[in-house]
Amino acid sequence: MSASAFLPAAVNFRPLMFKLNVSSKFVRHCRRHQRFSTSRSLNADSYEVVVVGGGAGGASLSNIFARKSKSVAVIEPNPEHYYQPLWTLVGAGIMNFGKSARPMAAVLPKRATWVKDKVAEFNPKDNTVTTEGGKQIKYEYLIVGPGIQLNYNQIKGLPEAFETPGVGSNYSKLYVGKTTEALQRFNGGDALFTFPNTPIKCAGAPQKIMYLADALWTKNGVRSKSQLHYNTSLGVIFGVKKYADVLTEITRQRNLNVNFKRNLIEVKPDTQEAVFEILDSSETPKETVTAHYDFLHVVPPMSAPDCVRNNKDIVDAAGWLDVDKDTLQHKKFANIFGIGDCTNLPTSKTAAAVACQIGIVKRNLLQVMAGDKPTSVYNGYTSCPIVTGNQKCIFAEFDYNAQPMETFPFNQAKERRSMYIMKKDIIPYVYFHVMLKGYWEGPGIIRKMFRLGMA
Ligand code: FAD
Ligand code: UQ1
Repeated sequence: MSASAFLPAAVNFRPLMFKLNVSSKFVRHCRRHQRFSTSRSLNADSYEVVVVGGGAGGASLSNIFARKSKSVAVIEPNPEHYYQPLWTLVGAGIMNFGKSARPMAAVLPKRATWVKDKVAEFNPKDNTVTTEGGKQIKYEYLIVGPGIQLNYNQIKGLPEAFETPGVGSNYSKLYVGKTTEALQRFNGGDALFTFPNTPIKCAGAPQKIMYLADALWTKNGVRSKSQLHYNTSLGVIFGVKKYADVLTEITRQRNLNVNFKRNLIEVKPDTQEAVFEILDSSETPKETVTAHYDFLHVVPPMSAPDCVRNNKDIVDAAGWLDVDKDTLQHKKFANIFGIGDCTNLPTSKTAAAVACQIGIVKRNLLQVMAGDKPTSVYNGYTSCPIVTGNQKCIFAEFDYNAQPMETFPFNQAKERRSMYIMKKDIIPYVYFHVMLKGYWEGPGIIRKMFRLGMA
């Protein structure tokens, strides 16, 4: 506790000064700093808008609010920003990792303060966040966008398995290169692809890599001596019937074996075995099944980042940031908005969803800053371009009700080369050059153009 914390403004300090033998200069210093009246906030930096995370949502919104507010700080620990949707193609060996990365400094606004630190704690009752480095940062308005946490360590034996050949994961910058390596060196046998028993980002990515592996191994001649298994915790191949029907047919035609309600709980690298819990088993503990692998692609269990889920004031019962599904405003703290993967928005977690959420947060936060109620409503738009093979893509787009919400005037459930180019070249361009600068709010405007004059 600092001395200034004991000095209320109206007190005559002179007698006290003599007793304590302190100088008038020291008292003036204490008075000047009285607004920081406790040691907790003694070092507080203060901004009108603070953005947590410089990812898809955080970088885009900080660029918008750097133009629209008095002062903005972005708290982001990483020196690089990643466009993760390209990691499916990186894992498959179609694209270089470097194409997905940009220096963080190049995507964050020049007119904002970049705090190169990690948020450790939210203190919404004080309007501050605490960083791992021990800084207190004060805000008038807070945008929370630290993404989703990958919990690889929850799978027994997995950290060790990543040290062995044949095991990869497109979800992490650390392991995506291992997928590429493992796909190249695979010489037939059992290939396993997993989907965990938690919400994840891009729910299509766990199966996209299977289709790309199938295409690669068909091309290099090892497909005929291999069996591909997709072991998913879910009970369906995809959450939207229109696309699920087509994907089911593709897996049948290409002899890709799909096992539902299988959750990876352990990897044994010594024997190259993966243990799956059978989720619909009626026994306690649940029955398990062990499968041999020569290639293993793991999608880890995920959760909101620890700094979010550890604060019971800001999360729902499942530990996700508790925001209003229409306005994206926090349900308890009106000066907090959430964006992207860390939230409990009941839609599929994607960068495409983030694109639409950006416009909603922008308009609603500006209204709140002006003293009004937020009125913009998010419809849950999300999209998952499912690469289904060599230069082929099903372009799934849907809303909160899992109803297709397609942009283009043709059936997007059909495999198309044009949609593959859209995923591989056009959308990354839009992401880096338009969305991150704060000028892209999703394809709603294109959809409307195509629908002009139609019912
Ligand atoms: P991110 O973009 O993940 O950003 C979070 C940021 O917060 C990061 O920069 C991180 O460093 C920072 N951060 C983390 N913790 C803290 C902390 N404590 N304090 C401060 N900062 C912190 N989406 C699609 O739309 N289409 C696709 O085809 C697609 N494919 C995908 C394929 C793969 C393999 C993966 C991994 C993802 C894919 N996605 C896809 C999902 C998409 O990348 C995410 O949904 C999107 O990036 C979410 O944006 P975000 O801003 O919530 O989080
Ligand atoms: C999109 O707008 C977007 O944001 C840039 C993505 O981010 C990665 C997407 O994946 C998709 C699919 C969209 C939707 C875009 C169009 C043109 C339909």
